[in-house]
Amino acid sequence: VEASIPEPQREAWKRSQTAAFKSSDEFEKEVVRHVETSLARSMFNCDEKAAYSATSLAFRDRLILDWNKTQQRQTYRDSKRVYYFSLEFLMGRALDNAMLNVGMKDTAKAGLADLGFRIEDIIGQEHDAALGNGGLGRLAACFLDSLASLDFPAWGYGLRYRYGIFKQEIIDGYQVEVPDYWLDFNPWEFPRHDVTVDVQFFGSVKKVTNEEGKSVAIWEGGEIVVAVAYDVPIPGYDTPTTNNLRLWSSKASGGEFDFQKFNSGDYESSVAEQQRAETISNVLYPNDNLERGKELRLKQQYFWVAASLYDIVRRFKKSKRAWREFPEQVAIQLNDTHPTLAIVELQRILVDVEGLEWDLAWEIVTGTPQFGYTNHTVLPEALEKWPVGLVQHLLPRHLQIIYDINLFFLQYVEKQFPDDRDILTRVSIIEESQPKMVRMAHLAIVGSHKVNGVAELHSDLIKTTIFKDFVEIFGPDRFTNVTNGITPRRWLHQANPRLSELIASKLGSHEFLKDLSQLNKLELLVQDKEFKKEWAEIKFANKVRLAKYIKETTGVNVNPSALFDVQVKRIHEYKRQQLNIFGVIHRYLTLKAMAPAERKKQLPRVSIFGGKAAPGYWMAKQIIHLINAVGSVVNNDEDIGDLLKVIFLEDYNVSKAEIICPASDISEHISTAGTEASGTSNMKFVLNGGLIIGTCDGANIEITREVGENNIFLFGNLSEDVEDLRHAHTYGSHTIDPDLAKVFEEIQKGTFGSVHDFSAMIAAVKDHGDYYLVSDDFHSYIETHKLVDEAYRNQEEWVVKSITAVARMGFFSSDRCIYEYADGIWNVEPLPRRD
Ligand code: H53
Repeated sequence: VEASIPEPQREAWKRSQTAAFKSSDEFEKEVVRHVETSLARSMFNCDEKAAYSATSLAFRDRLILDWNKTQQRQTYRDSKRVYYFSLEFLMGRALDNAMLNVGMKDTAKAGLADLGFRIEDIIGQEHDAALGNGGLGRLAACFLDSLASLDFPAWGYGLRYRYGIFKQEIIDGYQVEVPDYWLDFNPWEFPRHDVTVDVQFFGSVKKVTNEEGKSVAIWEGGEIVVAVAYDVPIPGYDTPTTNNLRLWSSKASGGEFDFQKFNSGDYESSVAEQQRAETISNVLYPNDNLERGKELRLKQQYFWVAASLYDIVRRFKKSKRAWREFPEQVAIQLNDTHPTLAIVELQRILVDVEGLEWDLAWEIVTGTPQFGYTNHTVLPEALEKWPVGLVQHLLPRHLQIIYDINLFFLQYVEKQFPDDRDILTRVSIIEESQPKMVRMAHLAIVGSHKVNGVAELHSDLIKTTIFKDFVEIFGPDRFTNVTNGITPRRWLHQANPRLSELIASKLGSHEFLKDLSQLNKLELLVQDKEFKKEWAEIKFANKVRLAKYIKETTGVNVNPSALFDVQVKRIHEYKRQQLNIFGVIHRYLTLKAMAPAERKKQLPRVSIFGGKAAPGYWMAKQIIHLINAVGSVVNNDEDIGDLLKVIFLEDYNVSKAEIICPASDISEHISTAGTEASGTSNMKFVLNGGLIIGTCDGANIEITREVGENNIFLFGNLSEDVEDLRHAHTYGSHTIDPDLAKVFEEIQKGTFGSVHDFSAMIAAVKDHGDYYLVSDDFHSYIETHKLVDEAYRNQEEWVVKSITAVARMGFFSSDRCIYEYADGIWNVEPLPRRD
C-alpha cells in the first residue's frame, strides 16, 4: 500500500514538523512533557530515575528525527550501505554519549540543574546495555560510533537479548552470576512491530522438477519463529548523521498462546510454543574466546542472520536493480564466524527463492565486495565448528548447500594441487571426525572476498598458521590486516572530560576528536611546565575518583598517590591474571622480608583487578578467588599498610571502564605472546595517559612502534619462541623459576586460605606443561615491574612519557579502522548530510 502523503498535503506536514530542542528552556519543556505524559508523573513524584527516563526520551526523540532524515537521504540517494553483522554489541550507556555526540551536554546540564538535578546523578541512573562479552562486542560498538561520526551509510545487525552478560557479584571471594535483566525500561530502542520476518527451522527438503524441467529444492515443514525489529539510533559525533542498529527479538508465530489448549485446561503446553520461540533471543552466551557448540546458539545465529538478510534483500529489491548489482549496493562484514551462515543463506535465497543458476548465484555471493570476514582469534577452542548432524536437523537445506559449496571448492583445490590429498583433508569445510563437523572459519574464508586479522602480528599469524593453506589456494590478496582501534569520543571525551578539555584548549579546538592524529601537536608541549602540572593534576583527580569508588564498593582505603596498577579484562588463562597475582604475592613476600626502615622506602602500589569469568570456566573462577584471597590478607597486614593494596572490582563493564581507564598509572596487557589477537583496552589506557606493561603480543607491538620503546614496559618471550618452549616443557626437563616456586610454597602453606582450591593453578604451571609460559616469563615480569617502580619515582619524567605516549596514539582511533575497511574491503563512500 502506498503510504506516501500526496503532494498537495505535504505543505501541512512541513508546517507541522517537529523541531529538535535547541536551548535549555526548550530542553526543559521536553523533559517536563515526558515526565507528565510518557511517564504519567509530576514534579511531586519525579525521582532521579524518572528524570533520567524523561531526559533520555527527550534525547531519543531528537535522535529519531535525525535518524529519519539520515535514512531518507540514504534511500533517496540509493547509496551503497555497509552492514555490520555482530552477535555482540557492548554499547554501555547511551545518554552521556548521545548528549556529547549531538553537542548538547552543557545545555542538558543547565536544564537539569534548573529542574533540580545534577547531571552526573542522572547519567548514573542508566543501566549499561551489555549485549556482549568483551573485546569483540566493544569493538563493534566503537565501529558503530565511527561509522556514524564519519557519515558512512551503515547499519549494525544483532540480537536483542532479554538478558545481556550476567552481573558479577563477589561473595566470600568467589564469583556469583546474577541475571542481567536490562529491559524493564529501555528508552533507547524503538520497537518496530510492523517490521517482522518469519524464520524457518527444522523440516525437510524435497527435490521437485518445475515447469521448466529444472530440479529445485523445496524446504518445507518444521516451525516458524517471528523476528521483530528493534531499532537503536546511533548518533555520530558533530554530525547530524544518525545510523541504525537493528536488533531482532524472537516471538512465536501462532500469536500469544494456544487458546484451544488453554481452554481445555492444558495451561503449560498452551504457552510452550511461545516460550520456545522467545528462548532464542533470551540470553547472550557468556563465553569469550570459547565456543561450546550448543543447539540454541546455532539457532540464535541462523535466526539473526536470516532476519537480517531478508531485511537487506527486501530493501535492495525496492530499488529494482538487477541481482548482479547486489554486491555494489551491499557490503556485509562478518564479525567473527558467528554470522557465517549468511553466506549459505544468501546462496539459498538466490537459488531456491529467486531461481538463479547456482554459478551465477555463487558469483554474486562471493562477489567483491560482498562478504568480508574478520577473524579475532587463533585459539583453537574459540574456532567454531558445528556437528553435521545438528546442522542437518536444524537447517536441512543449508547443510545441502554447504556440501555443494564444499564440493565445488575441493574440486577447485584439487585442480591446483592434483597430487596433494592431504591439503583437501586440511582445508575441507567438513572435518572428517567423529562426529563430522562443519568448520565455520573455512566456510567464511571460501565465501568472503577479504579476510582480515585485527593487529599486524595476528594477521601474520593467521596467514602462517591456521589459514596457511588458504593463502596458497586463494593467494595472499584475500588476506589483510586492519589493526583495531577505539572511539576517542567515548574513551577520551566522555570518560576523561578534563583531559579532553585540556587538550582542546592547547590544540585550539575539539577537532582532534574527529582526527586523532592531531594529538601529535601535544609533543611540542612536553617541556611546558604549566601544562605538565595540569596534566598530572588531572590524572591525580581521576585516581581520587577511582579511590572513592573503591572505598564505596569494597570498603578498602587506597592512597591516590600510590602507583595504580590495573588489569581489567575478561578472566582467561591466556590473559594471565594468574601471572599478575603471583607477581603481587612475590611483591608482598619481598616487602615482608624487608627491615621496616628499608620497607618505608618502597613505592606504594595499588593492584587493581576486574573482569568476569565465563560461568563454566572453573580455572578462571579460581583465579578470581585467589586474587580476593590475597587481597584479604595483604589489605589487612599492618606491616604493609599503604605499600600494597589488592583490589578486585566487582562486575567490570563499560561504564566502570570509563572510571577506571582514566585512573591508571600502569595497566597490564600480559598475554602469552601470540595469543591475544589485538586487545583494545591497552589503547584506552594509553589514550588516557597511562603507560603499559605488556608482552610482545597483539596491538602492544604496534603501540610500541607508535609511542616508542621508552614509553612502554615490554617483557617476556616472543611469539616465535612459544612453540619450542612448550615442546621443551613436555619433552625436556621443566624447572620452575625460583621466585615463582617461593610464591607457590607460600600459597601451599595456606597463607591465603584454601590450599586445595589453588592447587590446580599451581599444578597447571608445575605439572601440566605450563602451557601459558607463566614460569618462563616470571623473572622478566618481576624485573620489568622494578623498572616501572624506578621510572615512577621520577614524576617529572613519568609525565613526559605520559604526554608523549598520548601524543602518539592517533593511529588507534577506530575512525582510522573504518577508513581502512571502507577503502580496502567495503568500497563504500561517506554520505554527509547537508543540514
Ligand atoms: O576480540 C577483540 C580483540 C581480542 C580478542 C577478542 C575476542 C573476543 O572478545 C571474543 C572472541 C574472540 O574470538 C576474540 O580476544 O584480542 O582485541 C577485538 O578484535
